[in-house]
Amino acid sequence: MIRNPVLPGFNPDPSICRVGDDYYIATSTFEWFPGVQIHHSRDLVHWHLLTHALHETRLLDMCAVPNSGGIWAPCLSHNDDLFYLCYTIVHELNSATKDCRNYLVTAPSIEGPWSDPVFLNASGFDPSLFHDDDGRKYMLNMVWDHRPEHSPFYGIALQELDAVTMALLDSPEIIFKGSPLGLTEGPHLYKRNGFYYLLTAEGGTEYEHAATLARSMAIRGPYEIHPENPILTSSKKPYLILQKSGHASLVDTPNGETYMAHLCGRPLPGTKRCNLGRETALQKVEWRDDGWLTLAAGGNDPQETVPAPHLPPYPWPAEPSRLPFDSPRYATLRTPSECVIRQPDLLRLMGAESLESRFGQALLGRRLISQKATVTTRITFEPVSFQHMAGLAAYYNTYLFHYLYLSYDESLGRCLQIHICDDGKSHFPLGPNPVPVPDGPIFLRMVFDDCLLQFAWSADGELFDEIGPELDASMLSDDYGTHWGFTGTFIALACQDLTGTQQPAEFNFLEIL
Ligand code: 6LW
Repeated sequence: MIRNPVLPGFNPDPSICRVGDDYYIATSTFEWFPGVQIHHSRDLVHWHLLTHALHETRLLDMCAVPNSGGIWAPCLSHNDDLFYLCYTIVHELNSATKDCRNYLVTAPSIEGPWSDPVFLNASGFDPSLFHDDDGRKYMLNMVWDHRPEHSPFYGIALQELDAVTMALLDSPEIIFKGSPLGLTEGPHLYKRNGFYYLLTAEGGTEYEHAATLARSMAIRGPYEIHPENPILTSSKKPYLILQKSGHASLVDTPNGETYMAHLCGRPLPGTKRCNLGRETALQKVEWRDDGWLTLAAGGNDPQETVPAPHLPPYPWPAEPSRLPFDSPRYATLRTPSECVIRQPDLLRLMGAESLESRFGQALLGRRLISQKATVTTRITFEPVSFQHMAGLAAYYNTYLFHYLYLSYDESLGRCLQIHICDDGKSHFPLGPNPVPVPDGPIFLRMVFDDCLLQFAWSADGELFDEIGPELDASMLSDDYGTHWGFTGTFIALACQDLTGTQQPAEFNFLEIL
């Protein structure tokens, strides 16, 4: 069986692609660097993180992009021995207008080398590529309409692309205005038995999210909507484990089974907050005799367990609880920071800007993938100023985090403090009474227990003392606060030197149990 979500933790907007016996899923990474996660599987059951496509500043520079800007909704495809990846870099998302720059890169292998990005257009987000069977190529994207009294989701545009130069050959034509669900985005085009099938995301990426299918005999439409649309949704079904289901893409196995990868979210118990972010699940789907696609299970509810395809099992080695710091599971914020120096079992962070900075942070994070987790690290840090800070954070973005850090106080010496950023407002729950700690390396811990988060520390790694109150782990979610959020909770090691002298901190491991 396939157990959903197949990519737990922040892995939204999946674009699935098969090449021979290999299956790849590309997901959005927003302000986290490197850009575009690519997971790999041979059996659709077992997945591992293989690589990131946009792993150098030649390919991606996101310095100062807003929270949840950066890389949106990649589309990965393969044609004539070449991988094609298109994606949006969002420069502004909080205003009525949006700045969305769409690019395309190609590579002979999934591990690169990726070409220099080719700029496509900027009229909206969610670009996608379709390779027709006559050799022609087309780009699709949603067009954003900022005008008052208009739906901002103007429609899905199609433009032909020169197969050699990648230049756009014509002006955009709106081929689909969407179903009555509206908010039409995330287009992917497929061809089967003479029909063009346009799969889109609708209803918005939250609890009303859905996958809509439409088809036409002509690529430019008119598109007829599936008689039982939407083909997937969790909307108004609060009893389902997989909520927010939508934004889907399709893949066929060599023996003709079809699967649909889609976005989903798992709210914390008793809440409508998903602190693991938007995740990726897979559904088995079937083509009916009338040429329409439906879930193999019937209806349109996302299933938690799904029959696996008839492929030989291909498991990957289990991940250690202490992942080496050079693992691709770790990410930095916006740029591959020079202040983050990674060796397999030593992380050195040169103190940089604050956790609220969109410029140079010294922070290395990995996704929280389970609502219950015990996270421990060992830190060596000799602060000599209250502006020197280093420690362990549960980090959503510059507006939302919980941070346990070592710092310095003139009367207490080296001490531990807690900084909470709640929708951009700072609180220090220990107030003027940070906790003094002895010299030498110490251990920092945080325990996620559904909605609760508790920090602790230890001098010897054996006996841990809780520090500070129980904190709210649920606020580290897309669903909280006054700003758009599309990412998920990261477990982060970080170091700030607000004096500007780069006081360093070292970490020996980051363990997640
Ligand atoms: C994604 C788009 C969306 O590009 O959210 O709400 C964006 N809609 O489809 C980020 O995941």
